[in-house]
Amino acid sequence: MSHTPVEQSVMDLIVLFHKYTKPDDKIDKRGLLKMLRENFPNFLKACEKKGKHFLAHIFEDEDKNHDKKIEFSEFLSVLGVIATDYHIGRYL
Ligand SMILES: [Ca+2]
Repeated sequence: MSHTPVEQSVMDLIVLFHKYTKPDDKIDKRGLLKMLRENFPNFLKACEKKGKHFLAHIFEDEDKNHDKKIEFSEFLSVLGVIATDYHIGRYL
């Protein structure tokens, strides 16, 4: 059975995550900012429009276990934040 478009989108996110991970399967701060700038320029614009320095705080805010790295569940949380800001900017 082939994947639905949404399933494919999630699989694409998994591939994207692993493009930026280190050998420990986590992303450091530099990698996270690079990944966001390279892959989410329009979403970032929507986040920055709200006047907060989004990129300055996103890593520290979403590194929930404070190990200075972003693991997959934290990555999903980062996406949740930028998707929420984008959604608000677009629909509300
Ligand atoms: Ca972490």
